[in-house]
Amino acid sequence: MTGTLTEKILEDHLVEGAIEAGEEIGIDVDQTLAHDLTGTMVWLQFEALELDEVKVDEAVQHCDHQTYQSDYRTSDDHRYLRSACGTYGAYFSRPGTGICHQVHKENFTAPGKVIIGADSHTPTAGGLGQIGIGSGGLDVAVAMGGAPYYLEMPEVVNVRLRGELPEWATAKDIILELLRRLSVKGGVGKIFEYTGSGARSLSAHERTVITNMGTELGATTSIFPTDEKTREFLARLGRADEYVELKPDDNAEYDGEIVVDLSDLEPLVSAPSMPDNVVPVREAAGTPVDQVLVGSCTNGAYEDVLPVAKLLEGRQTAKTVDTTVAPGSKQAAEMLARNGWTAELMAAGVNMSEATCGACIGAGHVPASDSVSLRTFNRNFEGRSGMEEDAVYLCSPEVAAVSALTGEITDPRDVADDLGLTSPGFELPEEYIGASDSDIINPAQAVDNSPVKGPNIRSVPLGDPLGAHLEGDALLKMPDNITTDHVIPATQEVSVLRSNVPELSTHTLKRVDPTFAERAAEADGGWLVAGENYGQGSSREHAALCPMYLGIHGVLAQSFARIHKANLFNFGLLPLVVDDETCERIDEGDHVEVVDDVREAVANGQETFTIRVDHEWKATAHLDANGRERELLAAGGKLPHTREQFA
Ligand code: MIC
Ligand code: SF4
Repeated sequence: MTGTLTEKILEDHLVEGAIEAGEEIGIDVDQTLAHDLTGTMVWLQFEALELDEVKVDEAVQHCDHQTYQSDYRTSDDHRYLRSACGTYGAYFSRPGTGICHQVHKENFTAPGKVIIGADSHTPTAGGLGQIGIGSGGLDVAVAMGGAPYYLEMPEVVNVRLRGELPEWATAKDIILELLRRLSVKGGVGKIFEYTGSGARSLSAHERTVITNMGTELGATTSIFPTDEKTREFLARLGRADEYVELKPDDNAEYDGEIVVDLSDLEPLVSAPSMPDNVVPVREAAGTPVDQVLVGSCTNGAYEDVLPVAKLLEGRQTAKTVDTTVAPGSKQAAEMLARNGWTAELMAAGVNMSEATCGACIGAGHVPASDSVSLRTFNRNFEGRSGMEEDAVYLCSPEVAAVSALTGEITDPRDVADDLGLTSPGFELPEEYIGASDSDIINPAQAVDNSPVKGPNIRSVPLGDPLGAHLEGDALLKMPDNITTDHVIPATQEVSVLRSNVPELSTHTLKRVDPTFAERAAEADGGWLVAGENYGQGSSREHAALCPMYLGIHGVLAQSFARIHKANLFNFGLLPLVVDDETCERIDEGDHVEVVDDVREAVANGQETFTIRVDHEWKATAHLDANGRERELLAAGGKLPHTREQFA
């Protein structure tokens, strides 16, 4: 790989290592973000590290996931977050201002910068030529304290887009097409860099739809070059001075290439219950729909709701469908209102919600039993909607709007003539207006000067240094593609406990086995066993922190998702890779013992370990960890390790 845009930005931020695929690099961070589900841990860890001031240019704390504040514990979390921002010098985006990635795009995202965010969709920034990487909250806390962010340099893959989108196909269909081709693990260890005439044909906003959902491919991040379209977008946001032209060299060499001809695309839908379960809308057409939801950090912008409003204007949504629009930000909501579109949506039978993640994680709008929900969101993992046996489909705003009219999943092309619909296409507003001055409290306007903690906010537990001898039972055996939503659900009932690890840990893996947490707490250490891509999905570090709290030594899996693997190291849990056959052979309840002296082996850089199962047979397990990650394991995690270093 040489001359890529990714390389140029990383080179500019490089403080350690060399930019070669597979090598560990340390990079300087310009911006950070966190939200109400991850932010409390970020700040508790920032405080536990005895840091006294934010050192990055812009650290932004959002409140977007639990904006209904239906429990005092959420309100307490929000109050703590505001007070921490005021005390330590961060921006505070108040509850209701909007979803972190949308608010960030409107106010902070700028070409050429690096942002580390405690949310897996931080790569959204890539649509504007910024490198955005999702990570666990502890990595964000340490970056806020001014330390570099470390990652294994991924391969850089060129996604060459050519042609132009036909009528009724959208940016969402481009990323759904990539998911169809590559699957939810197709991007692990990769950065996708988009180029070509097709990339140039897309507006800056459409590019962010693609970079946002690049997360579902498992990619480290995704990025587009900048051009006149980026400049125009920033200008309309009143930030033209932040524009920088950025592109790869003409003869850039990539580690791989994928070509997508946009003119071949058609409306696609991701069927239940995995984002890569993609089929043409026509294949799912006719399925009766009970609920249509428009919004989220993927498709909640003004530019996404506008086509919905145009399609519904003067028409009526089907009486059998509950249709809700939750704009991605308060600014988007205000613009829709000022331009008359909110009234049109409401007159068409739409329920207008506040700007929130909400339903995306089952906080509100939980589908009825045995029903179908069609959403413009990015994830449809089973049970994420708050209903265990749900049937959630993901699609573009256009497909959502037309299906809301017909009451069944519909390819707009099949009813356009009958219903007199024309493809709304893409339209950028002349100017992004609205949003009050108090929506985002900047550090200079801080209204607090000491952290305020409610009774549910507990300190962060610390891991123990790595022992020499590790043994225990395989407490749970799981299939491929286990998500962090399985490990720690993001639903309302559980999310109120994000700042209380002892309580939260009682919910660990309950969606796989309700008895797990109790069994783990009673056992004296133990293991998790899983198939491929363990820990895919969110950045939620609680999915490692809670198993640590329950005494789990590590996970034996066939492969790991990137952010979760980093979180396992951060909390001192061993991510051990076992082959298909070993994984198959280990049964739940089997005793698993690492034969080697683990402490010594980890310190000596040993990569192959022998495990003895059920005191009978032996197998090999691999530890793919660099020197820094081994130090984290030895210390019992990044918190004790960084504390030692700062001391
Ligand atoms: C998600 O979409 O799953 C979340 C909720 O935004 C998470 C963050 C979290 O669980 O705290 C993510 O994507 O990282
Ligand atoms: Fe919020 Fe959903 Fe985006 Fe996560 S994926 S940040 S829950 S809108």
